[in-house]
Amino acid sequence: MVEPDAVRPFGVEIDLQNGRMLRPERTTVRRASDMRGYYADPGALERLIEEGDNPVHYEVFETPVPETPGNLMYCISALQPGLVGQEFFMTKGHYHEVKETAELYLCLKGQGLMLMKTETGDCTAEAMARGRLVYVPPGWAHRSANTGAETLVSFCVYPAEAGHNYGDIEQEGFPKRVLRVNGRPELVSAAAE
Ligand code: S6P
Ligand code: ZN
Repeated sequence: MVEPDAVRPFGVEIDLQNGRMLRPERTTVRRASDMRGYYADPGALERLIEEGDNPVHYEVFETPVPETPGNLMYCISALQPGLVGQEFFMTKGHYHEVKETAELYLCLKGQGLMLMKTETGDCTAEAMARGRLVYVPPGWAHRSANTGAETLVSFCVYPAEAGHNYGDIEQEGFPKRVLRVNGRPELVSAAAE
């Protein structure tokens, strides 16, 4: 039965053209300095922080709902274009705390790749482009990389109780990195690091 004091129906405006949530209740901002430990070239990241004035890497706009089973959490994720050395700007990436929870990404703007991996070492990537939907199955960690020249924007939706486990990815990383090779994005094995 639905609790009488559960969240009431509501609406949120999304500017589909520019990929913005209008008047979000919560905005998470990740700057270059929040990304220490994630890129293959830490020196390049430090130069970006010092010389590039610690630019915004990505923002997540939310109007949250209770983190309880039955609700759906959703957000707009906006990842800036750029390079750290030869590696495209990316999100930290995470598993969901509740392993059995999937996620849908509908790309609204830009070009990129969604890197996904399992705990058993499977790793794959799906293209992100306006109108493309990427399904992240339960148990797959996910990280997006912006390989284009404009902001990579997605609408994401997932079970509200999912939670986020960043620690494992911070430790392990992904088996592959999205690098610029001869001017083009390429998935490169991280094994040699
Ligand atoms: C949440 C969903 C996205 C990410 C966002 C930033 O489950 O996957 O909203 O939070 O793309 O990435 P990250 O890895 O820093 O949370
Ligand atoms: Zn997620």
